[in-house]
Amino acid sequence: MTKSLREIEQSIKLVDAVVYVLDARAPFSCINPAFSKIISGKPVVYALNKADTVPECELPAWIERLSVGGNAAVKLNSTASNAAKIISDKLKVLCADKIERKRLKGIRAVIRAMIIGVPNSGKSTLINNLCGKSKTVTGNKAGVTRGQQWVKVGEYLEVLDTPGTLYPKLDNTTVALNLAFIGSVRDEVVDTYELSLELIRRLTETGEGIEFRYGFSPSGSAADDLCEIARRRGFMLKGGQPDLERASYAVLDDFRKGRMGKIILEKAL
Ligand SMILES: Nc1nc2c(ncn2[C@@H]2O[C@H](COP(=O)(O)OP(=O)(O)OP(=O)(O)O)[C@@H](O)[C@H]2O)c(=O)[nH]1
Ligand SMILES: [Mg+2]
Repeated sequence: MTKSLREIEQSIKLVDAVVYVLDARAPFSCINPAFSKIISGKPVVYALNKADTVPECELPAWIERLSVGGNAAVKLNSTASNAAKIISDKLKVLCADKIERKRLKGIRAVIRAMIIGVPNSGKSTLINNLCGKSKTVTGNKAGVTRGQQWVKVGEYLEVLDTPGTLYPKLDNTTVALNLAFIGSVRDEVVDTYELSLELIRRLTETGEGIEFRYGFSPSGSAADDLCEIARRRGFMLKGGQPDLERASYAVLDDFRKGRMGKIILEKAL
């Protein structure tokens, strides 16, 4: 078990509920089987985060699918001011029993929630949004948060930021690729060129992204299309060859920053 997973196992006893941050572009791939046992018994609010990067019409089916067994699911853009209030509202609903128990004793309950999710899903951004200020460090790459950190959100809510946790064993290729596309896998451990070709192939299947961003229809050969992207973006090496490394980074970055339009990789159906 990884260190961060072990820490989550230890801290779960201290919390009333879990906020499970999923990247709305690949919600299923973001559900880490290693978490299931650890968090079982705690109410969960699933946050379909980065909802601004996917077609709006795809979200209700995911919300319905995840809102089962006493859990809640909401769509969220954690970069939009005050958007995360819906998370604290849902936590109050899921922890109504504790709030009522305390109220009967004349005390106002403090709700403690743990924020979990794969790297780069937006956990720290969500916490900053809840607080209305930057109390945690965020960044557009995997592995920004290094250790757990309690953050007070007003007097009656405390949340625990955790480092992103990946599957202990990632043997499903589709899931592994989805996680790499959305930036959950550290760039140091992926082959950027191959990954960008896989992304071009995937987008070619659905006819999304490439024409929208680069202005040409994919040819069916991802390698040729990457050369074309390099040429169109002016990424050329000294000898007049296309700079494929730079083009690969640009393709992944464009996808991750939503510059290819609103795209979902996994539908709830
Ligand atoms: N478009 C969009 N970007 C978001 C959203 N939430 C977070 N981001 C961006 O996603 C990137 C990662 O955010 P973090 O909050 O650092 O992610 P994290 O889950 O804490 O990452 P680790 O600490 O590495 O596990 C940052 O560049 C954020 O600005 C969102 O709802 N929409
Ligand atoms: Mg973080």
